[in-house]
Amino acid sequence: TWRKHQAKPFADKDGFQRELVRHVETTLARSMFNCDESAAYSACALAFRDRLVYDWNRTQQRQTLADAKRVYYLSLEFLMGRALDNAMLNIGQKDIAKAGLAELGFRIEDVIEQENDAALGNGGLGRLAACFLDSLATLNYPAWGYGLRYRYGIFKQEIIDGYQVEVPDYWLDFNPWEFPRHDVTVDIQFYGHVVKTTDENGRVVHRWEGGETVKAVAYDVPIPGYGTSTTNNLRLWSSKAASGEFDFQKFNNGDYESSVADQQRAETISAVLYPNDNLDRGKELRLKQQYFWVAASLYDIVRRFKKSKRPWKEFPDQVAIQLNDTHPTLAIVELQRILVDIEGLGWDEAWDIVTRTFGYTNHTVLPEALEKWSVPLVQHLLPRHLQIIYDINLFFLQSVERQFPNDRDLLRRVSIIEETNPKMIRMAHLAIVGSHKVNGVAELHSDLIKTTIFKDFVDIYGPDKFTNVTNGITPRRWLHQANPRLSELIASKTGGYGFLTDLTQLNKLELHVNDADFRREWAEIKFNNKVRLAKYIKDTLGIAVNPNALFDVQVKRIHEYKRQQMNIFGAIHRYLTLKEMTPEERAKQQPRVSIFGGKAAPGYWMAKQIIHLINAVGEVVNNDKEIGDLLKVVFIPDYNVSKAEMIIPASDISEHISTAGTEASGTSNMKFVLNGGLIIGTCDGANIEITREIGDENIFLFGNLAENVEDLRHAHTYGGDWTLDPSLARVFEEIERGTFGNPQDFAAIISAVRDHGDYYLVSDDFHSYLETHKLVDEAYRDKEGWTTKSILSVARMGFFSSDRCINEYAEGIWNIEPLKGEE
Ligand code: 26Y
Repeated sequence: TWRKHQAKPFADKDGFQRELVRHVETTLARSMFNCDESAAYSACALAFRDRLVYDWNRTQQRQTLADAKRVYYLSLEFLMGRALDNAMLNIGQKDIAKAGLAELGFRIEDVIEQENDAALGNGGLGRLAACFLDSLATLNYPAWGYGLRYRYGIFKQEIIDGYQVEVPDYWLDFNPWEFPRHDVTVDIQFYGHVVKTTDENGRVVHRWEGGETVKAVAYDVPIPGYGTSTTNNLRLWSSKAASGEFDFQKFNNGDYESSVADQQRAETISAVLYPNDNLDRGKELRLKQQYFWVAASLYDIVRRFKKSKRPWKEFPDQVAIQLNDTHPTLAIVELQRILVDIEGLGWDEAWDIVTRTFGYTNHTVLPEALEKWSVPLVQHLLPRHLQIIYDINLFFLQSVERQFPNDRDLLRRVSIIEETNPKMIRMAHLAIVGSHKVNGVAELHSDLIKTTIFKDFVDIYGPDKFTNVTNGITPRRWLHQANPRLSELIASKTGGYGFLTDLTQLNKLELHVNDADFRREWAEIKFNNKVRLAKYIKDTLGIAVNPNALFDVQVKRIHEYKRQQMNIFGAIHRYLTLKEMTPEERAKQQPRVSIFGGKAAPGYWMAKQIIHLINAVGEVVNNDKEIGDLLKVVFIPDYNVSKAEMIIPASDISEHISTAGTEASGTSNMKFVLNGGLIIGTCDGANIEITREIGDENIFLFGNLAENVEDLRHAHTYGGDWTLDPSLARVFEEIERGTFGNPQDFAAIISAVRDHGDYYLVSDDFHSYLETHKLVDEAYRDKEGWTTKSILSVARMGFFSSDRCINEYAEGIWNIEPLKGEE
């Protein structure tokens, strides 16, 4: 009988309004007379949440009953962005909400903007995890995400006097999308010591005793699929003092302060996301975060498996665990510990289960991003785990020694322990040894890891353990949600919205490439998106940019390898060139807006200098009357997922210009092209596959190739025929003349290139970069030609859906099948 009371989709606009008003008046205890935008958001979110919860419960029930194999995606970062718009679109009832809100006097866009971004990530790796969750649900795969519920997400960036200032991101004061599960908790142990004894059968057993305990509390977030009732779960762990409110013993002894301090120390574990991207700092608290999250997640997974009463050897038939980079690598050690120390399995039997369970995704070849933990630190924090790591290493090295006798140097190179002082644990080596598959995230990257950093492991395990899964993006958020008018136009030409779940259907657009009305609408949508961005820039920064200018965008974390410095040097070069021209010559030039955005890790001094240079150049160029609309340089503060949804659809060309071989894949490159923007880029990461798909006539590639990087670097360091590019020398002179403020402020950026080996090869690529930008200007002047490139590129982007990517993981690595409910 209870079924008749279950929530149904809104029948119509009135049905939606009824629920909205009910939430305003009861859940929020407010009157509709003082319902502002913030209350409207809250009530709207709650109304949609009710729909999700129903599907969510049914999905979990279905998956439990079917007892199907699940994948668990372990990621320290989930860069989700906002949830409401996504929920409305995935449920398919945004139109109803829009009409209902309008009648109550609200614009749906304004309501949507009330929501804080869930910014639990740094950049590409975290956003990839979010796209994967969307695809897993849309494709009906039984899947859970596991992460940390940070009280503070990635900091908010303010720009003051041209410099980045970090402001804490306290995002949780109202978050209707999470459900605290105070009954789902796990006690997590740290420190202490190991006691070695024998059991009644004379077997050696290890007991981890003493130390301190912290409680993990589960918070669940529903993840709706698009056009399906499947709603998966993202479980985020929050830390809490194990003794509850505070330690009563201490409290009663009058030691109130220290009981509160204990509580705060426990809560510190999940307090803040580490803001480093591609830079390992080896901080103890970060290691605590990793173990806390991994141990809670594994306890949860094992508890679920044990309910099925299956024998342990079937664990890998029920459970696949994917490691998003090496951050959760301790999960390998923790599962081995659970099986051997707690469940009493033999080492080999346990190890076989472990290695069949895990897969490891590598996201970088940069040496400074490869995690290492010092042996003394792990010894102190996780004494039993260190023993297990040493045993794993011992058995691994013994097998290598049998396979390749008398190769001491090989053993040194592949060892999980690096014999430095202090000794360090190489987490990537541990992840490879403990997994059955290792994958890179784009073809070039997967080839590079096989021939460079993991070459020895390919010799040991054979090539089949190493594979490629080229990244993808969800077309729901990155096309349908971010660019609704383009999505609608595409639907009108391809026979509906089928392309949103089968992105290869975009190829039907090729048939319409010569349809004049279609082309006009296509160009008009881009123009309107640019007008919207121009308005945002004017309203927030006071800079007037002309939407007819070419919008040239580089938005991503600031990092020397991504070469924002080369981009701003290019803008300075453009400025100097314009200044030298006669007014007549100038009038013939293509106007440009150079748009930047991105955060620098707070401790990354050089990245912060680069932000300052960009702003200093903007200050001069934007106020130069002689230049006017011909060039503007804009730095948009606090780049995040929501800003990306506005900026990406407004781009004419975007810059993906990393030193060849350094950007594992890149994913924003895919988002820009999917929204009809062209790319200027190097032969790096997924740019190469994008080129293969869309055709090299539709992309502006330049620069040296990965295979030449080593030799070029060598020439810088050991002399040879290297000279500073003359155009770049001229740019440096101008900076040093003081044109953009105190040259001292920019001295380090210049000397990195001129005096310290130019590790990222800015000078080597600068000439071809400038030449290619000339080609961009020329191509843009041919409006019709540009529109053709834009349409054909979008038509050929089907491959880059995260749905394709997730299907590859499901088949090649996880061995899981979709499980659909009756819709
Ligand atoms: C060790 C720790 C401090 C650390 C934290 C975050 C190390 C790395 C990262 C983040 C890495 C990251 O975002 N990598 C990016 O992953 C994307 C998704 O695969 C790629 O597209 C992108 O090229 C790569 O830089």
